[in-house]
Amino acid sequence: MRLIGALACVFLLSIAGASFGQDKEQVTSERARANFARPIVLGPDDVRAFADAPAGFRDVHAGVAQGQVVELAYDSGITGTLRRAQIYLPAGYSADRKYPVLYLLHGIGGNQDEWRGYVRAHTILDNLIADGKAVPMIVVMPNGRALPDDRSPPEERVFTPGNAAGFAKFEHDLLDFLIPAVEAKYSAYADREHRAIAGLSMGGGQALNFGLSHPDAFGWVGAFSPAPNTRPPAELLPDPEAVRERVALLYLSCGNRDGLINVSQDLHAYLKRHGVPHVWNVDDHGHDGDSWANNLYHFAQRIFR
Ligand code: FER
Repeated sequence: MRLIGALACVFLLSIAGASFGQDKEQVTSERARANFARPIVLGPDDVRAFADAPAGFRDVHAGVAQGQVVELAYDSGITGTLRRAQIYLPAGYSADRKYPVLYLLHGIGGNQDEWRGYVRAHTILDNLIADGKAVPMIVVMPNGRALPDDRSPPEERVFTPGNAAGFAKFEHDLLDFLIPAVEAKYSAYADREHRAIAGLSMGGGQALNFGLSHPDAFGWVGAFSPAPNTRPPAELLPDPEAVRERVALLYLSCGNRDGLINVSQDLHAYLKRHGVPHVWNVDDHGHDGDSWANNLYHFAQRIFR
């Protein structure tokens, strides 16, 4: 009996391990702290693709029309709860035309408010669209922690396996519940050419994991400082040729002061080895909002065109 109990226990633990399948590591606070402090070794490719955005790019400017940010609540069959996303509708949004949609994902401690909070994604988009540098688009900022309790956890629980597991579970919440809810409610194109996915840190890992494994759903993929939840490159792109053919833009960025840069360096090396075209922008920031704001500025100009 005891042996069966022990076997069952090993079996259950291995299922639990598999549920972090996209996270090859068990996330713990100690591990996360050590990850952030990894030694940074820069190679010759680890340089800027773009200069930082001009001063004021995420400030509100007089005379620039502002979009609206509204809340969408949708039923999720993954969590069994009503979940909330923030939806940016560009200035002049009208049901008489259709818009492409960018799904923009937050970090491990954040929620649906992170991008429009200190990063100010909505203002970056307002300014780019007003300047004709980005096409008018809907930006969906969901809660990427697909758990019945999806609130940002207190500091000491940010790196628990349970919190991290919610980010893996978001894959089917996104594909099967959020995207249909967005497309039912807003005037959005509903094809891969008009759907992009990007994210910061944990959300950057999600964008790579979900975007590259569902090329029928997303034509444009951006990862800003992707975290260790990123699947290993050979798992992300088992068929580099397919990605080369189908993904219109694969955008990867990281700050040269970010202790997680080796995640991106490994992916860049793999993409280069397999001849998969991509942007690799290594800026002078850390694991911070300045890097994410700048890379959203560059990414948003290069999608849907
Ligand atoms: C890790 C797993 C996830 C980690 C960081 C993250 C530092 C995510 C960070 C973020 O979203 O900011 O092991 O190590």
